[in-house]
Amino acid sequence: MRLADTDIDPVIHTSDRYLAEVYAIFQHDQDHLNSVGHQTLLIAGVPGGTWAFSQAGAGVVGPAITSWTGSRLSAAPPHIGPGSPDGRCLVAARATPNQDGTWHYEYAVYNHDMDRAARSFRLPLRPGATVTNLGFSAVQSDDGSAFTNDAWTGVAAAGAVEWSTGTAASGPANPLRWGTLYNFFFDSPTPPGSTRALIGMYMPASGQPDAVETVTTGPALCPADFDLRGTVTVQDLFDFLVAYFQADPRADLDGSGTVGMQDLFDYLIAFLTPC
Ligand SMILES: [Ca+2]
Ligand SMILES: [Ca+2]
Ligand SMILES: [Ca+2]
Repeated sequence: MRLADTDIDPVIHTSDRYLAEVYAIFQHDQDHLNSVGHQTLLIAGVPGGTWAFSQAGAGVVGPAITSWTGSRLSAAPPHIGPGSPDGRCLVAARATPNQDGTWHYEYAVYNHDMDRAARSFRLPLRPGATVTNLGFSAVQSDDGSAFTNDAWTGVAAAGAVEWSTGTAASGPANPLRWGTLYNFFFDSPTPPGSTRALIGMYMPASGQPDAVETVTTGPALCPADFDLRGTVTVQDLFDFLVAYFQADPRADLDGSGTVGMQDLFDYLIAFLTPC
């Protein structure tokens, strides 16, 4: 791993917090999530000089991403089991208001135990939603591997914002490998709500899905977009009705605490109102 002086210069980063993570890997491990821990790391020094690193505070079981204060943490896929294409990534998201009334969105995407690695990160956008100031940040690997350190390319288009690196077939790329965390960010005038992130796999696997999903925070979608995929279709209506009849808390649209007739009316009005 290579760190730039400018990434840890205390003159620039006056209030930043650093975490060191240790990941023990062994065969037949039943629970990968308890095989990793993290601890506060203190960094002292000046650019061009020698840096001093020291541990502080108690160690915490779990990956460092779980200590991002104020973020919403979710796993992609949410559950490992039959049908899951590989291990899982963790996604942490945080939306904060900008001074000008727009919102700043930050994402940390961490590959916990996904051997196929990840090559894309995508969020749906409601019709007419705009995003600007797309950014990407990652530590530089210096392991002599065939992978690059190239930034993922961010593209905001109608219907989605997406970052990606090359494919396994396309030559040297910078996939998100085991135990690695990449950062994505942008601004948008659309306030936050629940949305569904899509993470694309780097290595193909015959008969397995090429992407995993998780519900996270992002620019709010249309109220009728019940499946959180960026478009309103009749499938959303079916999904809402299933949730409604099962008294699924997601169908409590008016936030009353129970699923009732008012929620059904609210959904039908939203479904029939163009967004
Ligand atoms: Ca374990
Ligand atoms: Ca939908
Ligand atoms: Ca209700």
